[in-house]
Amino acid sequence: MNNVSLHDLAPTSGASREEVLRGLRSPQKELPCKLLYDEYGSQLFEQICALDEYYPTRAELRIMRASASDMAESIGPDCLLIEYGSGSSTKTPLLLDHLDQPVAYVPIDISREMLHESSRQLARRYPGLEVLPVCADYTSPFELPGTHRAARRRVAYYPGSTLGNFVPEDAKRFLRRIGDVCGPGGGLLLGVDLKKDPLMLHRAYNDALGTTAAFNLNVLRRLNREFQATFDLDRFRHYAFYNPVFARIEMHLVSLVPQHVLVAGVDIAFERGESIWTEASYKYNQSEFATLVGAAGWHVAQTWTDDRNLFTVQYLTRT
Ligand code: AVI
Repeated sequence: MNNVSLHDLAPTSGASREEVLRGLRSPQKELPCKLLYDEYGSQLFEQICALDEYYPTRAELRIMRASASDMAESIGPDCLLIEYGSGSSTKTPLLLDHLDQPVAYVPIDISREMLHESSRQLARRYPGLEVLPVCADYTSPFELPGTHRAARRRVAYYPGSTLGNFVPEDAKRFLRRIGDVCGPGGGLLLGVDLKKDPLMLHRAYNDALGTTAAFNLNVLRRLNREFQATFDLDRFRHYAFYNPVFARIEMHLVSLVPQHVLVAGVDIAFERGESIWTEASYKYNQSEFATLVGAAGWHVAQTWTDDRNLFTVQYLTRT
């Protein structure tokens, strides 16, 4: 069995007491969307990706299957591939199968167990590849591990349209940070969800099985466990809708009754119908996205879409 040594920056998953209370005390109550991904939430998210209504995963996989060799050609030989939020690295082999002599693969994820396991699997599958996992919160600065061979180019891989979960100003900041990590001549391959029929978007975040509802409500269970909160999940409703003015899905938890909840010893009052905003998922068109990345020092070199124009994978180079 291949042994991979993990660079552990000991990230804290979740949110601090201050962050949670600040969000719940603001006029529009909110919680950081990273709280959705505890162990159970991550399992629910995997289930969401397999749902009939949740088109992004399948659309992105179709694009990767059809065009990964083109992508590898744009990336070129001897790259260092850095994957942000690698999770179970399911899409990575589609790319690795086509890359010309990659110097190393650096998956970065906050979830230590999943990172270790997926790194071991990849090291077994690609015995000649240096696999250098980094356990870190990739939104904070981190050091890249050293490699045996020098890379011709550093290329970041950020699939899954996760950039859409940042508000545009934060997305720009994050893209600049990736630019700093990749350096001059660097590249970035990322998945982006496109604007489309709002009913299709609505269905993707309101699935018939209620998996997205369970994913959203699980954040309250997490607060009960980690912040000694007293949320009754039956007194909140999952509510997700597409807001065309901001081109984003907004996911909320709406209080069904007037109620008081204790969170970390602090009393939080809810009116009937008042919501906690738990996630935003921005959708773009190609030109808006090009403007966004341009403002962050990147240039769209190439774009691939599926036959229904639902999703796009873009290869960006540093301007
Ligand atoms: C991770 N992220 C890209 C997903 C999305 O579509 O914004 C998270 C998600 N939330 C509800 N369903 C999926």
